[in-house]
Amino acid sequence: MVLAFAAAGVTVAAEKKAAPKQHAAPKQHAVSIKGMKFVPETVEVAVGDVVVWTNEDMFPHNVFGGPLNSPILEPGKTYRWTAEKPGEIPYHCSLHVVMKGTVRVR
Ligand SMILES: [Cu+2]
Repeated sequence: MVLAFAAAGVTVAAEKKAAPKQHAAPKQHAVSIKGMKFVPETVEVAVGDVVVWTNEDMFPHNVFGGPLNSPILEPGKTYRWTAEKPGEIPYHCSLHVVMKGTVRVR
């Protein structure tokens, strides 16, 4: 009797080929929250990109709207979010509803 250990083709994925450049590598976009404004007010990103809001004011804000739902951001705190699908996302600060911004995901 022959125990055939079919050498399960254990191949080492040798070279990681450079991925085809259809999509650029994810980028990080910074939005400052200062002077009761989101700066820049509109940010354009690609799917997979990350947006980081930083509260540079002396009092708390948040980022709220659609998939954006940050905790209250005390001064100096940040909120990171990854864009998952195309679309336009209007958002605001729910503590100061006059503060508005838009994320455009392409
Ligand atoms: Cu605010």
